[in-house]
Amino acid sequence: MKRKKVKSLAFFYISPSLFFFATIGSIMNDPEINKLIAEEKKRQKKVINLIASENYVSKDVLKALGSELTNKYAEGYPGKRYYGGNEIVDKIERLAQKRAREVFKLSPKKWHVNVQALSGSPANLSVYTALIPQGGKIMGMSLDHGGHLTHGHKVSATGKFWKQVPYGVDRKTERLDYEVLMKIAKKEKPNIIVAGFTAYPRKIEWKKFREIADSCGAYLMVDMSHIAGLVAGGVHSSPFKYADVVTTTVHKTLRGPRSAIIFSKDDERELGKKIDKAIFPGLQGGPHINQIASVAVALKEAKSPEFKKYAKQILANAKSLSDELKKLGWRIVSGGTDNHLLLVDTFKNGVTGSEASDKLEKEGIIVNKNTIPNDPRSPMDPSGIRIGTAGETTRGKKEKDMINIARRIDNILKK
Ligand code: DSN
Repeated sequence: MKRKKVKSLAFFYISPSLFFFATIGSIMNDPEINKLIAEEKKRQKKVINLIASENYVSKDVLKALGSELTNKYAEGYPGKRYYGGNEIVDKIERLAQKRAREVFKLSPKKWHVNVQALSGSPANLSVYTALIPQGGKIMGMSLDHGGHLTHGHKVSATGKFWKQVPYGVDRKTERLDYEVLMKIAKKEKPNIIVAGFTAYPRKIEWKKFREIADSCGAYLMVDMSHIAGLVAGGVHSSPFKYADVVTTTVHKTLRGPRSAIIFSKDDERELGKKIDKAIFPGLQGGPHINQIASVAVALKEAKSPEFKKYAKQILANAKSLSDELKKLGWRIVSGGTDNHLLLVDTFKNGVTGSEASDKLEKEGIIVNKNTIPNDPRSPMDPSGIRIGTAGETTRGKKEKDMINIARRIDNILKK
């Protein structure tokens, strides 16, 4: 079928030029979807995107995602498939596993890697399925303090099949209090402790989490989805020295496709074998090979020296944004940020999280409403917003741009 070629779209004002709307090779023979994709591209291009869990992938990541690899069924694992014709697919999956270890400096003798989880939620579900008896206990941060649904929240399958032992941050400091966590762990004796957050702006002391897990004989699972790119870029400490299992999505600071990776310590407990079984045949069917190839591409990019600079810039940008908002009179939860995100207590200045998010969106700034620790309001209209800098850093923004963004946010919210 003849396809109309269109010119590559020009680059948005960025370095590295590799990223973001880099090219459109051809249009599809489906005018409706084609039009909607074009509209979404335009929307993405137009806005300032401060969603802490989003990013912009390279054209190579997109190419792998949109490749013929999507045609292949590959139930099983490399060398042990249920369908023929998988010799190339095996190489792709092995390469993704190898690169995953390289990015996080892991020995193949010590760490098992599964790259088949379709995203973060199934990755976490598979770990519990593999390691925790039904009815067992998951100690995870409550959602309203910055945890995640899959850390045992009651509306998630993880809170239906297992019981959550929740923990939060200290009321005054709005930071983790490891002594309190230790007390909870000793009292409740959870089967697994989850260290990992979607809205915690501070560094995490992995060693302390290890000690807490050891105090009650629990597994330590780190869900580093939000900060994986910061760990890969060497600007956040690595959890691998202390964790039994590390899960991560690939699409946040790590700047890859929607997907997830599960790392597990390779020792006599055979965690990897159990987790592999939980993924397939336990919870999923055939892996998405196009997605796995795309993960491999992103991981190669994350090994580059440019990525280290990128990770450093994400932090500098978050700090700049946070400092300027503070100067302008906004309360930042915990007083600031050590990572890629900050939480603003907008309600302190009389604006609810929903109002703030709506007002900003009307002016082309995209954030998400978010609960703040001990929020007196409901999650549908909480007291704050979450702001992240990974996406705009990919688009080449620097500290001074963040100061301007903070001033725009201030103007819009004070209107
Ligand atoms: N929903 C994601 C976030 O925004 O943090 C986590 O899965």
